[in-house]
Amino acid sequence: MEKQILVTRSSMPSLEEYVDEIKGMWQTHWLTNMGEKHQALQSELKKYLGIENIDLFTNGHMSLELSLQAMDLQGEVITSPFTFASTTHAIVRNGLKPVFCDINPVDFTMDVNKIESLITDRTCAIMPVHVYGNVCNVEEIERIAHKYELKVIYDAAHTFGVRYKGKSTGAFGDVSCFSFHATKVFNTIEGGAACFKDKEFGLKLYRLKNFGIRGPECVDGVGANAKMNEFCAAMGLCNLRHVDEEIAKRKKVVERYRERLSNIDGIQLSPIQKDVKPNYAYFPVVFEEREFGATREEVFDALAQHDIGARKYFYPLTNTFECFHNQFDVKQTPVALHISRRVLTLPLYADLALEDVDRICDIVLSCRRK
Ligand code: T4K
Repeated sequence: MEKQILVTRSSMPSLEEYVDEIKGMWQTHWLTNMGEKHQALQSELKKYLGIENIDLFTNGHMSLELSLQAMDLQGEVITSPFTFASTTHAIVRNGLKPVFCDINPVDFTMDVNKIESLITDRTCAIMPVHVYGNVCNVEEIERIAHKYELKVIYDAAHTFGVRYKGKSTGAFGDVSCFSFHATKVFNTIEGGAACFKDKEFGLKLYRLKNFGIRGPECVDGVGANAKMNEFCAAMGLCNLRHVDEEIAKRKKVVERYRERLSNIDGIQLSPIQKDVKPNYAYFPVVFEEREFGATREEVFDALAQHDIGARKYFYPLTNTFECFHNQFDVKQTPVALHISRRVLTLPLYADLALEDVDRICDIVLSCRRK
């Protein structure tokens, strides 16, 4: 029996460190509702990210969905279909219409040259995705948003720890939302955060995550419940102490993958972006059958036969989901369609052994037709 390797594995502190972090709760009995751990994590994150305003949520999705809601938007939101369900669902669940912009074939983020042609008098916002941790063209998106007076909500789910020109991705757009899910570079088990510029907006967002409560005797908004609990915040406090070390370990894994899979005909890797300090969140590989000699499906199956769980992130595109009943024309996003049919994200986590990376690469390369 070969060792099973999954696409990722959650980072965890030592059991002792976590127990030490949560011990005090057996005295206070304070388990949720913006307790001590929640507040401590918020202030540690501000320092780590170098940003002024942040709020924590039960998960990344709720930070996106409620951020959109707090903006009181109506109409159309330009977004990418090459993403996890969450991005598109956050738009649709707010009664807004997603308008899908194609991606660029190099780093798979929104093709900024195609945004302006999608703007109509109903457009209210742009919701780009820093997919796989690749940073969008934030300068051009800002220019367009400013010109047409549009809001920008970044889905920054994949970019915790990434810096662009020295700034955390939390610093861009009107709001930028991280996911702290168990599968992410930094996790709070389940969790998420919204980083924002405008304090008034922050107050509205805060009320939306807490039932619209303004004070003990005043509820003046129809809010949800999306508060991060104390056990999750405590996990975050522990994981944050080790996140730089985790990223450094991931870097070694990614370097090995690059060593083995660069300059192979028919294999396209994610680019090393200029001015970006990466977090090595995902390792996507695009297989062009004609040059490589095998399809993505064949590589996926070969890995599966060895109990290696690569994933087809992000296939299918969100604009082809059954729940949208053919509302959207996938022909409008041909590059996204092309990539989504050919991409495979290979296993990546801090403690993935380099011998295992070699084994994965051997299997991938053995798929090439002789
Ligand atoms: N925007 C974007 C662009 C996103 O990618 C996501 C989430 C969001 C927004 C929303 O953020 P959250 O609301 O989730 O915070 C996973 C994650 O559940 C999801 O967070 C993530 N994106 C998405 C890309 O991947 P699945 O269904 O593929 O996860 P699953 O359960 O198959 O897990 C993948 C692998 O991770 C497993 O094979 C093993 C490992 N794993 C998983 C879990 C649950 C662990 O090691 N520990 C664990 O606890 O969705």
